[in-house]
Amino acid sequence: MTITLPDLPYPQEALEPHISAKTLSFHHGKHHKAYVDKTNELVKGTPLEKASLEEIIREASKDSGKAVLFNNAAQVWNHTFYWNCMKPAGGGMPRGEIAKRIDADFGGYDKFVEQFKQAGATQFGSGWAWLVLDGGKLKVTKTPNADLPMAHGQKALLTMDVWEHAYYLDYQNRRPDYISTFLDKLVNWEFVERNL
Ligand code: MN3
Repeated sequence: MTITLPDLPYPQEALEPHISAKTLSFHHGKHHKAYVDKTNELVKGTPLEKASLEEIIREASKDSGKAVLFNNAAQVWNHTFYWNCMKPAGGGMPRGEIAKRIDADFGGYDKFVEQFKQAGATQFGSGWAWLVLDGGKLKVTKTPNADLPMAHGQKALLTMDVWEHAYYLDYQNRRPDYISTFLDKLVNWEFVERNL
């Protein structure tokens, strides 16, 4: 099936002042779109032409000859997931089931924040910080470039893009400020909980 670029789940200016409409316009309209277009171009006329995005990612992850396809398809998935991980007036301490799970598996929200900030700040170069479900337990991980939890038998619950294009227009080289703002003002905890 043809992979399509999903609309953002909110208007382009909805995350201001934390993430500008200009950043979202480039990040969604140019970067995310380019990954969609490249994925469609690469599967055209191949046995994966009719496959779902998840099937393309799984197949490409098993074949080192399909690294370019894996990178593009995984980036399509990662970005769609990332947009949904944020909302206007989000962030801060979660409530409900996800809060209980964070307390149980990290020893409190502050401990989770410490680990998530550390993962985002120490991912050298381009990549992603994640909250995942791994063997029934919550865990913080980081992945380089396009790599993602489903390629490692984990279920993604939350992600943060730490490629420079995610924050450079708004934060320049201050990645730690972007990470703090993401956690304090943007996380859509209802979406994270639905992924459990
Ligand atoms: Mn990105």
